[in-house]
Formats: sequence, C-alpha cells, structure tokens
Amino acid sequence: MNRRYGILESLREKNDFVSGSEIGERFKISRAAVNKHITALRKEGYIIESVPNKGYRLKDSPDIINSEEIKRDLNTRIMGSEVLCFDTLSSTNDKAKEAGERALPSGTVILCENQTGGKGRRGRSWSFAPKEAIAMSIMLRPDFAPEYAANLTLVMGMAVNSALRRVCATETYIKWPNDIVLGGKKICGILLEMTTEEKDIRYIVCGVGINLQNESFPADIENTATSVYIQTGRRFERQKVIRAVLEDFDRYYLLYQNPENLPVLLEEYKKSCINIGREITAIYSDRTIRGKAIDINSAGELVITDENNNKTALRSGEVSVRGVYE
Ligand code: BT5
Repeated sequence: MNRRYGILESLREKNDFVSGSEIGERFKISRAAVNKHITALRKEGYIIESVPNKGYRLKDSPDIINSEEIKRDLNTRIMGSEVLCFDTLSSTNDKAKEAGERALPSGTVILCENQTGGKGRRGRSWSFAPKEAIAMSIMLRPDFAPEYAANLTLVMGMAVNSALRRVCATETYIKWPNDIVLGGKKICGILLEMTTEEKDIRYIVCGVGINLQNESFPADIENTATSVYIQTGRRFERQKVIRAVLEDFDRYYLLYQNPENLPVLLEEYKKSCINIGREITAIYSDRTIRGKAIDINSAGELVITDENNNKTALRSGEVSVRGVYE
C-alpha cells in the first residue's frame, strides 16, 4: 500500500486524533511530509480535521473509486489482482480488452467514474450520470474452452445478486440471462466479451453496470430502469459494493472452473432466477416464441415449454426475453 493510503488507513483504524509526529514515526517521514500527504488526501475529498496539539482525525470519507481503497481487505484469490481506476473512459470493457492485450494478470479490474460510450449487448448502449453508478470490467484468462465461457454471464449474475443482497439487503433477482432486477425493474446489466486465439480463450472481459445511487433515468428507460437509491432511499458506498461483487464473483468463479460444480451452481442460480415459472415471450432470430420458463440447463440455456408441451432451449446472447419488463 502506498504511504498516503497507509496514513489514511491509520487514521481510519484509530477513529480519533493521531498526532503528526506519531504518523511521521510510523511511516519514517518528516512532519512536513505528513502534512503534504494530508493535504493531498483532502484534495481527493477526504474530510480530515486537524487540531493543534492533537493531530489529525478522519471525519468523513468520500465515495470515490480508488484502487488502494478497493484492494483494502479484499478477500479474493483472483479478482482484483490489479485494480485500475479512471476518471473518464469510453467503455470499461474496451479498457479491459487493452489490459488483456497488454499481458496484465487474470482478475485485472477496470473501473471508472464516468463512462461516455458504455456498451450493452448487440450494439445497444448503457448510460448513467457520472459518479452515481458502478461501471466495472474484469479481465480473465481462464484455462477452460471457449464453449464453457458463455455461462460466465450467469456466474456474474449470481455474484451481483448475492453482493447486493448482502450489502444493501435488497430483494434482487436475476433475470436470465444478463440482468439483475429490483422492484420489477433493471438494476444491473452484464456484458461478456471474449477474444480467442485458434481454439483457446485469450481473454474474457466481463463487464457489469450497477445502478447504485442514480436518482433518475432518461425518459427512454425510466419505466424499465431503477437504482438501489430509488428503491431503498439509501446511498450505499460504491466501493463497498464493488468489493462485495469481486469477492462473490471470485468465490463463484473458482467453483465454476471445475465443471463438477456446475449442477450445484445452476441450482443456486435457478432459486434466484425470476424467469423460472413465468410466461415469457422470446424473440429468437426473427421468430417470436411464447411459453413458460421451466429450467436452466447445463449449457446455461433457458428451457421453455409451450402449450403443446414442446420444449425449446434458448441460448443467451441470441434472444431477447420479455416478461418482467422490456
Ligand atoms: C446490458 O445490455 O444490460 C449490458 C450492460 C453492461 C454495461 C457495463 S457497464 C461496464 C461495462 N462497460 C461497458 O461498456 N459495458 C459494461 P442489454 O441487455 O443489451 O441492455 C441494454 C439496454 O438497457 C439499453 O438498450 C437500455 O434500454 C437499457 N439501459 C441503458 N442504460 C441503463 C441503465 N443504467 N439501467 C438500466 N437499463 C439501462
């Protein structure tokens, strides 16, 4: 951890005044250097009180996205091997692809405060006002075959669903294949992109957009989009949710790497999947298929049955499922 965040950490631990000389001794720097770091932290938005003869006290932390803070106490094996934070990016997925090309380690996380060209599936866009939501992409270098990768969308769905339930105590559900819903509206979207080389995966980018503190949405999506803030009236710190998503994704991803664990994971997925048991309409190529969603099979497909008991398995990425919203 760099010195500046080490100082921040010691103020946070103490939760009271810490004298400049105590900090100086601990980090083997002069009082003037301590003061310089405190000034820099204040510029980042941390509210640090200073009182003569008492020292410094951390009064408040801003909800900024900062790699040292995200890595603090991060309990993961792969996710967050590197955490790169940016102010403005066109798309975190595109930046994560650059990380894939640049030989950064599996589990590299890309985050930004403001995303100007956020991507959805099939050329659609993803938008939010700066600083109010989470835009995150994780670059992975798995050993498994490309055919096994599509289900990672489901794995990330499970992670976001479980993290939001854990941190925000929200009653979220997964809407197959790539949405998380709250109060019947979309709170999160997932976009998986894969780069292969011959028959192997070079890297995968798993992007996730989570509406956390958004107060409103543009007219074209206001009937279908929502945020944790709109639903609960509470503002949860983005870094806390980011850490929770990384931890839960790490846990599920490690399980997912062993195909023997797939049935257990799918059982858990189905319990959180809002489509199961519902009548849905799917747009598949140019066809419209209506039926009741009854299962998710081992390929991660949504199995539906129509009135004549004919079963169809819908592949994620190729269908648009209606039933909850859209
Ligand atoms: C998705 O696509 O839901 C995938 C969204 C992935 C976004 C993340 S953000 C970080 C990373 N970097 C990127 O560039 N992308 C990923 P899809 O199922 O196609 O849904 C897109 C549709 O959702 C749009 O056409 C809008 O109707 C709607 N939409 C756009 N912004 C939204 C928002 N903030 N909340 C809810 N719905 C939204």
